[in-house]
Amino acid sequence: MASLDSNTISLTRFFLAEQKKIPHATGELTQLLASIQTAVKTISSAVRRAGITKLFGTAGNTNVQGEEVKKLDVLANELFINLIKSSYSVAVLISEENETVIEVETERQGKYVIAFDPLDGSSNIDCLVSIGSIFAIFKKEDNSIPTIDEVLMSGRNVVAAGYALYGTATMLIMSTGNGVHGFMLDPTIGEFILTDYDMKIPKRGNIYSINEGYTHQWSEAIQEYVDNKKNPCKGKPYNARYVGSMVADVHRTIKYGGIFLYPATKAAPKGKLRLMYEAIPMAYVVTNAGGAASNGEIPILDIKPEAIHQRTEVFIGSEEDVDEVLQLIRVHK
Ligand code: AHM
Ligand code: MG
Repeated sequence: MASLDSNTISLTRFFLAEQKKIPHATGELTQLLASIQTAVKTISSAVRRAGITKLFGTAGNTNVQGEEVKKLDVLANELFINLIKSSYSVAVLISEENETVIEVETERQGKYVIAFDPLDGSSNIDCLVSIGSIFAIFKKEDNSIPTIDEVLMSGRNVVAAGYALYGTATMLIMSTGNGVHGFMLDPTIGEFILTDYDMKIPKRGNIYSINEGYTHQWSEAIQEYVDNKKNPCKGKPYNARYVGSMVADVHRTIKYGGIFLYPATKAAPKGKLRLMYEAIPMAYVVTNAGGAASNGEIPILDIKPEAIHQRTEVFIGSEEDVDEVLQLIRVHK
């Protein structure tokens, strides 16, 4: 076992140092990131013990003490909401789990809007396959406190975004626009430790990631693209990998390169994934790691949301792989 490092860089230390680089920084964003960190640590612990504490059951169950037992996704949502509200840095919250926006009471309001999916990969929760949490933090150009009518900001208003992956280990990947950095949860000390400084996605990969069950519902362009990956004119075929949890599929794409696609299908003509708390945060991270993210027409970060739960098509990953699918989409138009 490696000896203990007496000078480790924890997530808190890292972002305090980042904050010091910005003159007149108020520390609000650092407070917000700290609250997200606490939510993620608690969710990680709950995920690891969910089978034992019966969190896989349906919401509204009671345990032997007669206490209410919350489903994992309900618990994750409550943790995000309560911790973020108590960071005094957010005016409005948007959660995948809540139909309408959540407004923070005036005394606890700050200048940020946060959109999050507290526990993504619902189909994988009960079978112990990797799941994640995703978030994006938005701010108005003039730093003023946004009203609920002003929450529909594009990815160009994002000041920080990231995701937590509850995989074989728990990782928190974040960007504040200055590189993408990965922190692994050390369960022995309960701290996120910087393990992946300045992550860069390969320019091209050899993995494609898409739900092939929908092949016959895709457009011709996507069918041709995937077919080319399996039967290339030259070179080796790409490998197919699909977890079914966006966080895990995108994380692998950043680490190994390649492409993750969730195109329109007949059942989901606008795509399945949600713009504000799934596509934008992942696009922000991947773009800051040197990759690309598009809805098939324009960069995901340029889409102006019209509704908080709006869906979008997603083509995300290594720059050359994303360019290739975009070219085919153009040819088929
Ligand atoms: P969820 O928010 O209900 O968990 O759905 C989002 C998930 C993504 O993590 C994943 O990429 C996608 O849905 C998988 O969808 P499908 O099962 O249609 O392939
Ligand atoms: Mg989701």
